[in-house]
Amino acid sequence: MAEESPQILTGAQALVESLERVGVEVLFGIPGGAILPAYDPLYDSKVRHILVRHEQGAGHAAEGYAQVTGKVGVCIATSGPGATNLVTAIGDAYMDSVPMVAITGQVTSQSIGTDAFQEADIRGITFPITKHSFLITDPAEIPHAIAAAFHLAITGRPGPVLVDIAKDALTKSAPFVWPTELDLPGYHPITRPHGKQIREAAKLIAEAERPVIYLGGGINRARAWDQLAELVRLTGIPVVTTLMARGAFPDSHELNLGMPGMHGTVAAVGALQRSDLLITLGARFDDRVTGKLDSFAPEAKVIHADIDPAEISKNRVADVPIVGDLAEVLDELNQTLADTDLPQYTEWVHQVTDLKRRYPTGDSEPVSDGLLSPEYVIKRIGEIAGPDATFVAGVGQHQMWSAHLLPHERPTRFLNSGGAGTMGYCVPTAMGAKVGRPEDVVWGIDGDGCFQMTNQELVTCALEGIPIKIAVINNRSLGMVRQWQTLFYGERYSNTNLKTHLVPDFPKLAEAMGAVGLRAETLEEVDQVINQAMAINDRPVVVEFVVHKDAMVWPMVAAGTSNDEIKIARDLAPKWDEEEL
Ligand SMILES: Cc1ncc(C[n+]2csc(CCOP(=O)(O)OP(=O)(O)O)c2C)c(N)n1
Repeated sequence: MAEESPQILTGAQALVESLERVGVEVLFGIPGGAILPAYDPLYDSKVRHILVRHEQGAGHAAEGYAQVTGKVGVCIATSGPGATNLVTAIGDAYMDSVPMVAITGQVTSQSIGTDAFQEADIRGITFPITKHSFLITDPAEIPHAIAAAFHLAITGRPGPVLVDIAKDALTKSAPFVWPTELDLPGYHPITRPHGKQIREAAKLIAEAERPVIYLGGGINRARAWDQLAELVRLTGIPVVTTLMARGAFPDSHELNLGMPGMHGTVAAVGALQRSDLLITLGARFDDRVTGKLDSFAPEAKVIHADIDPAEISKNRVADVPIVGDLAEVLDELNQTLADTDLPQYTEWVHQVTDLKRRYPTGDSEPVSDGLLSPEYVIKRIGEIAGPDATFVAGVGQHQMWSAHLLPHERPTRFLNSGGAGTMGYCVPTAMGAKVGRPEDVVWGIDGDGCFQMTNQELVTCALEGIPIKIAVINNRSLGMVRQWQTLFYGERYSNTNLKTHLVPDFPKLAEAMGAVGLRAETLEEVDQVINQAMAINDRPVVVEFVVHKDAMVWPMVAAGTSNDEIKIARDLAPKWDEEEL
C-alpha cells in the first residue's frame, strides 16, 4: 500500500532516504560529476560516508564490512572511470558471494550511448559479475531499485548488485513511494531443503565408511556454524575447510584436517582422495580444490548442499543434490541423523588424524640464511594477536601461509580473496572490516607486491580514525609467481624481482600517509614490533618484516595435476600408507 500524499523528493534525496530506510550505516566512495547531486543530501544524512582514495578501495572496503557484519556493504562512485575502478572489487565480491550494493552515477539519460564525457556502460561491463543490475532513468524508480538491490544482494546466494543512476534521474523530482512489496518476477530463492533429499543424505552417511565433510565459504554466508558443530558432534566425521571456510570450524578440533587443495594439508587432500562420501556444504569443487577434476576423490559419492542450484553438479555430479539455506539444511539433516543408526568410522578417523599428525603444515626455522622466515613471522602475528583478532590476507604466498598458520578458531575472522585472487585486496578490506567491527583488532597480512597496489587507503584510515595494522611480508619479489618460476620455468626469474630493498621505504611511506611505520629484520625485533603495533590504537600501523625470498609454500599440487601428486617439498611426496600408530 502506498503512503498517503507522498513527499516530492529529488532523485538524489530519494536515494539518500532509501539508503537510510534499508539501514545503511556507512558508504565508501568518491564523488564526481554524475553522482554529485546525491552527495548534496548525503551531507545532511546520518549515513557515514568514508571518502576513499581509489574506488577499488571503496569496493573492497564494502566487502570487508559486509563479511564481518553479515550486512550488505555499500560503495558509491561516479560514472565512467569512477565506475570502472569499482569493477575489480565487484568481480571479487561476485566470486566470493559477498553481499554488496554498488551505486554509480551515469551520464544524463539523453546522453547515454553518445560517448558523452565520462560515459561507460557499467551495466554492460559488470553484467557477468553482478547478481543483478539496474539502470535508473526515472526518479520515481529509485526507492524500489534500492530496496530491491539490498534484498537481492543478501538473500539466496549473496552477491554484488549494481544500481546505475542517470544524472537527470537524480536531479528531477518525483513522489517518494517506499515499496511495501518487491516486484522481482522469477526471484524465489529456495531456502528449505526437500525432505526426501535429506533422508537420502542421511542414508548415504549411515552407509559410508570413509566420509568427509567438505566445507566451503557458503557456511559463512549462511552463518550456520552452530548447526555444523552439531553435525560433527552427532557424526564424528572429519572436516576439511576450504580457504573461504577457514575458521568456520575450529582448527583446534581434532577432526579438522585443515585446508584442502593446491596448497592444502596432506591430511585434507589425502582424506578427500580416499573418501567414499563427500558431504559438500556450500563449496563449489573449485579447481584450486579438486586439481585435475577427473581424478578428484575417485571413489566418493557426493552429497552437495548449496543455496544456489546452479552450483550443484556444475563440476562434479551430485548423488544427492540438496538446494537450500545451509542453516535449514543442517537443522533438518541433524534431526534426521539423531534418529539414525550411524557407524563409528573409527578406523577412518584414525587414518586421517594420523596423516595430520605425521604431516603438520608450516614448520620452519625462524631464520634462514640470516633472514627471517615469512612463515615464522606470520605465525607469531597470529599467536600474539590471538584468535579473536580479525585477519585479512592479500594474495600470494603470504595468503597461503596465513591460511595455514594463523589461529583459525572463530568464523568471519579470516577474510581473503579466494575466488578472484585479487592483489590489492588486503588494505582496503581490512579498513572495511575495522569499520564494521571497530572493537576488533584487525591485522592485514600483505605482500610487498599486493601492498603497492592499494596502500593509499592508509591515508583514508589515518584521516577517518580507522586504526588497522598491516604487516608487509617483504620478500622483495612477487613471491608466488617466483615460486612457479622456480618450479616450472627453470629458475628464470622474469619480472618478479620487485627490488623493494631499494624502493619504497615502507615505514617512511607509512609515516607519509599518517600511519606509524615499523620494521623488523631480526628475530628479536619480530615480537617487539608486533607488540608495539598491538599497543597503537589511535592510528594505522604498518610493520615491514624483511624476510628471505626463497621460502616456498608447501604442500603443493601443481596446477592441472591430480591431487594424488601432492608434494610436501620439492620432489618429496608423502608416504600415504605408513603403518604407524
Ligand atoms: C591484480 C592481480 N594481478 C596479478 C596477480 C597474479 N599474482 C598472484 S600472486 C602474485 C604475487 C604476489 O606478490 P606479493 O604481494 O609480494 O606476495 P608474495 O607471494 O610474495 O607473498 C601475483 C603477481 C593477481 N593475483 N592479482
